Amino acid sequence: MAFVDEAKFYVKAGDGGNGCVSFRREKFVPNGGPDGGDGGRGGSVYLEASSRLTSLLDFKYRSHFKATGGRSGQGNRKHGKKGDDSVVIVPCGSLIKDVDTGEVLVDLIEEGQRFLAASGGAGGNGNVHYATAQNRAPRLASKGKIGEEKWYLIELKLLADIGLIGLPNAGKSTLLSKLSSANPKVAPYPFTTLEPQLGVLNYPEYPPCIIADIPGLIEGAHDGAGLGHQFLRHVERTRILVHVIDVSGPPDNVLNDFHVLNEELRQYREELVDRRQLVLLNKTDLLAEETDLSPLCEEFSREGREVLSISALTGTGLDPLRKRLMEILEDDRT
Ligand SMILES: Nc1nc2c(ncn2[C@@H]2O[C@H](COP(=O)(O)OP(=O)(O)OP(=O)(O)O)[C@@H](O)[C@H]2O)c(=O)[nH]1
Ligand SMILES: [Mg+2]
Repeated sequence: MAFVDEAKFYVKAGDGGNGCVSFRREKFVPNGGPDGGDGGRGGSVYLEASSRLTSLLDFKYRSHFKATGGRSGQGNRKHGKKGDDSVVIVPCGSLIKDVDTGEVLVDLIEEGQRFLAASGGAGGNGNVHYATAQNRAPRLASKGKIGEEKWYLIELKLLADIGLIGLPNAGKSTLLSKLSSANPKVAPYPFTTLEPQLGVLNYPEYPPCIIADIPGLIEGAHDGAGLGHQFLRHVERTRILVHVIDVSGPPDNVLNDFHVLNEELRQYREELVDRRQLVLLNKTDLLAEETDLSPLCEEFSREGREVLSISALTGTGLDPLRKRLMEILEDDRT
């Protein structure tokens, strides 16, 4: 399942209106001076982020956006009317790139955030501007400037409801493969997954939701260690973060893993730490039978985190997990 959706689109700003050549004509004033007004500025094309849109589907039907041109100036120093701006609504989370170079020009994240995609052409000067002592009756006016035109590439991060995070080898891919029909590679070494993977979680009587496995986070990711923070932008708009932790090591390590990862989230974006997080103590099948996880669970609860213990490999605890995820999402929707 592709993680991004993309489309190309063309924008053309309005041309500026031409300046006007005109002379004053009044009774009893035989040689009225120049009075040609300026052309109006062409309209610009803006992109504006809105959460009302959630896909790039509209761009499949319409890919050309134009603003209107400015009107020409008129006699009697009348300026031409300005062209109307055109505003293209894009979904929040759209990345705008230069088609040729692939350079990221802007990341339209927040509601109402705007980007000037094509600037309207300036209006031309009317002949009033060209009168000089030598030439009091200039037959000269300038043309309006051509409005900018450009092709852009727009990419949308697919919205995932649930983001799986956790240190390498914690069992994220295994979990994704059990919760959905995704079939990611699983292996007993870190950095098996190199790119975010998506799956769809179905549960009776609830709408399906999208889970994303966000790999590669390790201590120092904010400095570029591991796969760095490059995929965290995908996490930003997930509604729940599911934090997968390998619980088969000593309890101190478990807590430490948890804090390391949250510190990385904080380094990336402070508010991500406060995002709803469900902590999963994974690989419980590896624990000795008499292991008591309740002190550890209490520790997490004290930090305000909800905990569940599971084994992604054997499937223990996965059904309560599915149900809980659906409940939280339902809760979030209302
Ligand atoms: N015993 C046991 N092993 C597990 C469990 N979950 C995952 N594993 C094993 O742990 C190893 C890593 O699992 P992955 O699912 O690839 O881990 P990951 O978090 O996706 O790792 P990266 O992609 O490297 O970040 C594999 O050998 C899995 O079989 C579990 O619940 N119990
Ligand atoms: Mg993986």
